[in-house]
Amino acid sequence: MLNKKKLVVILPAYNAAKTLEKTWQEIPFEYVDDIVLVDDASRDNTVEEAERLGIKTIVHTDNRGYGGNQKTCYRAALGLGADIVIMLHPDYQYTPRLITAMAAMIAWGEFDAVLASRILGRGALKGGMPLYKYIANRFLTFTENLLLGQKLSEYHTGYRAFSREVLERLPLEQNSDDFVFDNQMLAQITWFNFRIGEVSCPTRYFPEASSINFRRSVVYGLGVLKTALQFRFCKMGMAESSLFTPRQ
Ligand SMILES: Nc1nc2c(ncn2[C@@H]2O[C@H](COP(=O)(O)OP(=O)(O)O)[C@@H](O)[C@H]2O)c(=O)[nH]1
Ligand SMILES: [Mg+2]
Repeated sequence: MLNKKKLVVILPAYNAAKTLEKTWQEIPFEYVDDIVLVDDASRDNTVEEAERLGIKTIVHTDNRGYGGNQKTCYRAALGLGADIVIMLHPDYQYTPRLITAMAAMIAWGEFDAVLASRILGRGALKGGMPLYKYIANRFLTFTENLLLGQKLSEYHTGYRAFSREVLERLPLEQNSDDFVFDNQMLAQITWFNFRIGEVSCPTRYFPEASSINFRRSVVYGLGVLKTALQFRFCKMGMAESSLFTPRQ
């Protein structure tokens, strides 16, 4: 609990057996009320590891994708009565030690969503982010800031916090089941005029922490541009999209 708000951590997992325990060990249990892992039909023993650690686990029998995984995560967290939900990748890429700071920015009502940015504080390249991902991140961020009218340092981090109100309000079921889900969510948060805060976050790149290859990154990047354009056209009244409904 933080300010009497129930804090739930969700772990969208896919082949996270090797990194789950390390991630779990750094979770600040004095503030976190519940942890839920959703396994998206991993091919390793993620589920056994989660059960060994005593983590509440939901299993997809078929692979639904990263976005499909998160849909299950948020439904489960809301079902547990969460007031604040932290989405954290169980691949040990981001330190769970920022959970308290991120949740605090929501718990006292200052922000509705918080992103742990790898770009603020210059840690991304030092942490080993491949140069092509860094350049793509900067280009996509610049374009999205223009089209969404935001001023964020990045839109592509896998470490995020949301208030219950945000999760109840966004039409998340309309989103993609693939990686662009994350990006659609930020566009929707902007659409509904929720306040987004950022904290700087160190990142680590090592084989188990990063499996997305160049081809999938390109698909993601194109999806990001499409989302931002959809947002702008909907904002100007030139298009309709179930992602951005009702109109604001
Ligand atoms: N549900 C699901 N998650 C996936 C899949 N592929 C990767 N992920 C997860 O998506 C997240 C981001 O992928 P990752 O390879 O770490 O990307 P990167 O760190 O941005 O290079 C990680 O938490 C992965 O476990 C998949 O097919 N299904
Ligand atoms: Mg990763």
